[in-house]
Amino acid sequence: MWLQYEICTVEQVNVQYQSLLRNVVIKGNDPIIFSAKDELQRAVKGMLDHELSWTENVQEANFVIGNINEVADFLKEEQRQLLTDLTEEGYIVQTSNQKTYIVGNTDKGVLYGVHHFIRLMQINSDLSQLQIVEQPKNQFRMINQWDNLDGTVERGYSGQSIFYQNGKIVKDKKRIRDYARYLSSVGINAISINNVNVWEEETYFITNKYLAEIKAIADIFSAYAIRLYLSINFASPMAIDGLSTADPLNKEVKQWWKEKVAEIYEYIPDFGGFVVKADSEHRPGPFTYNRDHADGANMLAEALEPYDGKVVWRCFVYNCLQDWRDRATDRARAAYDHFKPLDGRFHENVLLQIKNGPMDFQVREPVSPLLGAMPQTNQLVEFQVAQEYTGQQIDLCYLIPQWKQVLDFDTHIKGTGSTISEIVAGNIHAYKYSGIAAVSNIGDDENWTGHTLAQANLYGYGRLIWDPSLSSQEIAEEWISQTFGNQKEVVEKIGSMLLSSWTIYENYTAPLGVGWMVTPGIHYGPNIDGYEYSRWGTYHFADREGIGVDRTIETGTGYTDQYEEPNRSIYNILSECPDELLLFFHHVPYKYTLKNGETVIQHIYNTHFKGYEQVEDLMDSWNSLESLMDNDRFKNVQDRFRRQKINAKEWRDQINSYFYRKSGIADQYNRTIY
Ligand code: GCW
Repeated sequence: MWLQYEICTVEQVNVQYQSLLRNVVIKGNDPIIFSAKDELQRAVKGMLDHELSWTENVQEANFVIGNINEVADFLKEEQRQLLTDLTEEGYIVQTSNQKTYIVGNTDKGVLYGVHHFIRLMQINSDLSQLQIVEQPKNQFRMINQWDNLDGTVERGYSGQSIFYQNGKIVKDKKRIRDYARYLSSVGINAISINNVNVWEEETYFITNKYLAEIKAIADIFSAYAIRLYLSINFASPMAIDGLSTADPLNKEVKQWWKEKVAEIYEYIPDFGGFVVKADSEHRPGPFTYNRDHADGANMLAEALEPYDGKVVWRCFVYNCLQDWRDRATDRARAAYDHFKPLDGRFHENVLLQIKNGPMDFQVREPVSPLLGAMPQTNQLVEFQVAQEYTGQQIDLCYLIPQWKQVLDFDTHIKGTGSTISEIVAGNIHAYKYSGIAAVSNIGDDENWTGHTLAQANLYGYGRLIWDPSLSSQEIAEEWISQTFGNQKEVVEKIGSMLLSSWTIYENYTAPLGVGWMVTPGIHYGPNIDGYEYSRWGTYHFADREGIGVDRTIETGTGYTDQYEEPNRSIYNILSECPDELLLFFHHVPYKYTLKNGETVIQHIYNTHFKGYEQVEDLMDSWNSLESLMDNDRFKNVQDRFRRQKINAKEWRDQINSYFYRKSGIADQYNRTIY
């Protein structure tokens, strides 16, 4: 991935780096410091082909690394002041008196600073006059693995798990360590290592049957400043110890969790806490006992509080046994309806994890109205790096632009500027803890992500949530340089491929925000009515007159009412609604004219013909890069594009034929519709 180093061939740059890194000192004895040291050593070996010479003596060194307590005496007053103003993960990378300093407020900051320095080396920056002052925008920067003990990964598109194999935790943990390196290099500081759907055997992860081995994994991550979390089964007291109930208000149940948590912390003193999917898609939860989600989360929170542990409680709670005939129930409403009334009831160490959209990681959705709507409840927004509904790492879909739109969305919850970015950074409401979590996209494939270019989404996720002000293009270019080297043509071509890919994917799949239309179960490839008469609450309501879901206040499900003004009106009033979300909010005739001047039906035809052609262009672009990279990576991506083209064609023709048959309206340009 992006930590494979290439020899720096630009003479001048190479000479500069060699001279900067003549005599390096790193202070401290923490495992995190050893990681930082190891990372720098590898990078220097890889890029400059020399072994770093370390010194013990700060005076003699020309490159000084350490936390503020270790090296304060050697800093200038203004540098100390810079650090005082930063959080514990903050750091400075600065040149002063002909020396380079990487100083963190803590060892974590040191590690991040070293990663930053390495990144600059990889993109061949001039490092002679550094004035870097950095800290992450978000406190929680989490990755969720959906890995199962049998070695499968739920919604995994990159092979099997790197954590588990055939019902056991893997013995050889080398790849786990590499994964920790990748994650920390982009600033991730928390990981949950098992699927939120906690099956029978995984329920026992919190028992002595597994805790010793889980501790070994936790140690690997904590040496990279990443805290380990476990997904738990809400019914654990029953499943593990035969209690007759898992009622969160029951005394014995509470006591059971307290003892359980104490046992976990004996093994793993820096254990992060629990991730919980409860009362969601048939997982057990407090509803069984007529309790609510605050009751459920708080019981766990009480047990974790003495250890500074957290409860990450997911809000993906909706009726998955809906009757398609029932037009009043709207899945999009569910998270807000369930959780908003509970604001103020959650303990301080509970964070609600809310998917970015109200449905489920579709190619286009509005932002979940629950985000920011609970001033007294810590929140995390949840993204999906795994491309479940966005091409499954067969089709190219660079998701950073999508996540940026989410982060930039202004909820207006406390006036203008109440963006999701500021909300989850804890700057709008006084959240004690908050941030961002995402479902990982890696597996044991040699290239980690199936599609080599899908690595950009994992990289970009980390970089974006560290610093949401970075542009999609900056992130893409950084990643390309680090991964494929600095050749201009490679950076430019792959850059423009990545940046156009989300729009392209959207062009040939479900139109105008309506979502779904995928093959049920696997969620890849078109099946327009696949979910239309199902119980999942995911409908498009196409008939011979028109298409879309009426979510307005007056005639629809009233979902638009969950937004603050002006968003409420913008979405609720047909003429105001942005084109790309039109069918999410309104049911309109096929001849309805969009803001872009096209009718809905003509727009469907146009985007679908275009999307397919754009995939052909992507292929051509890629093919033109053959001589500029190694064969393995070239072939991997080439093969993915071959499959993407087949997929895009199927989508194009099924969607166009479907809507032509429904509407009877011909394509203005007489292109082939079957
Ligand atoms: O969309 C659904 C996925 C499930 C997943 C669920 C969730 C882990 O299809 O595979 O289960 O979301 O987020 O809990």
